[in-house]
Amino acid sequence: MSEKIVDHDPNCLFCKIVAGQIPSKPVYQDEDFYAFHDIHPSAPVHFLIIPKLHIPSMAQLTDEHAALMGRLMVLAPKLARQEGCNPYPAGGFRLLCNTGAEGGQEVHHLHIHVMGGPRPWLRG
Ligand code: DGP
Repeated sequence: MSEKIVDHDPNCLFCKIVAGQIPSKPVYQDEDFYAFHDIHPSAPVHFLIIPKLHIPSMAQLTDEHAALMGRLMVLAPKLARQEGCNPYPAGGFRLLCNTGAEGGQEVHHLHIHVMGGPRPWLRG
């Protein structure tokens, strides 16, 4: 069964952040994406990239989202560098996409965590 994707969910925390109804510290913005610092950073660099389109999680992606998600993946390393993650291979960064309750997702608007910076923040 496919779930309907709405452009904007007025009850969604990240849709409210995109709309400027809840303050955030921006990293980057364009027509389709917003990136902002995580409120509870787990690393010296920790920000989130979200599509402005309200997609609840990776589990709702369809073929129609392939180009959007491809652009998100290309954007992530650019922003990681911009935010001070050292270049590969000496430095680097981690991408994380929690999906669904059992995947540890707390905010149900698709988002990619970008984490990096000098260790020892990294476990596992
Ligand atoms: P996840 O478990 O993948 O759904 O992580 C959601 C992340 O969102 C978590 O690391 C904390 C962050 N977060 C939650 N509420 C806010 C908020 O109001 N502002 C910001 N900037 N980040 C938030």
